[in-house]
Amino acid sequence: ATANIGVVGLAVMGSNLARNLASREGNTVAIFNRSAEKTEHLVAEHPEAGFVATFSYEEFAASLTAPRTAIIMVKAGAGTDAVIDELLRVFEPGDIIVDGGNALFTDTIRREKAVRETGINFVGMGVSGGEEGALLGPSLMPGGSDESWITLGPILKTIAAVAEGEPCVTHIGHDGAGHFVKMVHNGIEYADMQVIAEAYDLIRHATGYSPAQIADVFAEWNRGELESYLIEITAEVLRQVDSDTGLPLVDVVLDQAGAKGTGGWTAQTAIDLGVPASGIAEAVFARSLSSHPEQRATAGILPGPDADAESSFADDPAAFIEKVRRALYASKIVAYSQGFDIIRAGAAHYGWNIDLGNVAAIWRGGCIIRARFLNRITEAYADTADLPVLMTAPFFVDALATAQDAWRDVVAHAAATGLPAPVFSSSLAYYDGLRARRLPAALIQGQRDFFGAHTYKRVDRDGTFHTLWSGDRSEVEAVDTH
Ligand code: NBP
Repeated sequence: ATANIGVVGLAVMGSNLARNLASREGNTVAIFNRSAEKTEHLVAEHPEAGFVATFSYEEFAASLTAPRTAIIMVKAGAGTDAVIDELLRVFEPGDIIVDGGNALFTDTIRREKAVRETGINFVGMGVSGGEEGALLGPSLMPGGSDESWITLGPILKTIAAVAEGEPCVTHIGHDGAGHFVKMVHNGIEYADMQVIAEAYDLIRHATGYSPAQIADVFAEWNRGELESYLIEITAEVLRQVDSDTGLPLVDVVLDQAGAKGTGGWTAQTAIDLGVPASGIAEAVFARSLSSHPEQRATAGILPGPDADAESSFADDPAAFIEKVRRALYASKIVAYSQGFDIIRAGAAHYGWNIDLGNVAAIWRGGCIIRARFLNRITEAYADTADLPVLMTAPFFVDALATAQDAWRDVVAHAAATGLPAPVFSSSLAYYDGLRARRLPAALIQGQRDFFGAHTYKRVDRDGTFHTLWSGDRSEVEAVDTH
């Protein structure tokens, strides 16, 4: 046995993670893939890595020093279960199996429980940053036991991205906590991408700017409070010209957004936990709306303003662009705030001790949503660890105060000109929902009591009440069955 860490699954993510591990001082990396060609290819392409190539699970286990530590990077789902079963056959108590795939956190909870019974440790680990992150430094979100973190932590710290001198990895919490947090990361990513897309669409229609001109706008924004990887790559995408047609690439790409499911999981989980994550959910729905061409074929049928008709701010583009920048910032704050609320609620529900400030800190580098303003989130939780709504921290309250007039103008403009801006507008509705002194939820309670005798509470005295709607409409005190 010569290797201190192993990787199973050598598609793009596994290969890059294995190369990253091998490039760090002190690591010898054993590799295994179901089909031998990928293993042979990786060894041939990267002799500098000094990989220990193995071609059976037995050989893989024998090449690892104790406690054996293996990172699985295979297609999430049945593949993960198949590899775990094989590793359980050849590993021993005290060894560590890490699943770095995009597993659903409830699968991770199930797997951790089953594997733990064998005495082997199981760690579900979120890996963010795509191919490049895996190779050069991802943001890593390991869950699992404290015991496995002792072995795993030092290795992971060497391969993670570094932000302001700190490695972008922390022990998130037990069992499925790491995959849960990675899921929410992706949900926030959906919302962040969608608000950027809405900003682009609004600017293009309102000012008549070309994609290349809007690329300059995003590049400029990336020097301010919006500085982030997603803003940076947006400028690159908008600047790209299609070599076939000479048109902006963004104009020849089919406008149907794909999704691999993690955004949907986040929205579903938010609903299950009762967390109003409307921005994330709207971003998921915006992608699904886009990818239903048969429904979108109603374009000529449904009446409304022609969004392509005129560029209403062509005379003064700068003023409108600044409003959109503010609206984007405000909507982004809402998306992150909702995302952290999901993590807070998930931690409470599943009994994880998650340090929310640390989560923001490890997202500053390596991952897709890395952004300057994550530092502000860390600071907010450092001030008040149990902040009930992230955006009520003073920094965000000030930012929203500065942004909100522009935000309202932009949402009104979108509605008036017939441009869909689902996350801009739903985020504003969420914001105003939190601000409202009274909500029409009181009326909903009345309706529920009317048709289903679901009862209601009163503002002026304790107890549970029901109105005899089909009788004399007097009120009776209801027996609280809860
Ligand atoms: P894929 O998701 O395309 O999976 C391909 C790998 O899974 C191959 O090594 C394949 O082996 C292996 N595999 C399958 Br499929 N079924 C298997 C089974 N029953 N037993 C053993 N191996 C099996 O690879 P990827 O794009 O590199 O992603 C790996 C993981 O990382 C996924 O869970 C993904 O969600 C996650 N992830 C991806 C990204 C990204 O940006 N792509 C980012 C973060 C996380 P074979 O070669 O023998 O077919």
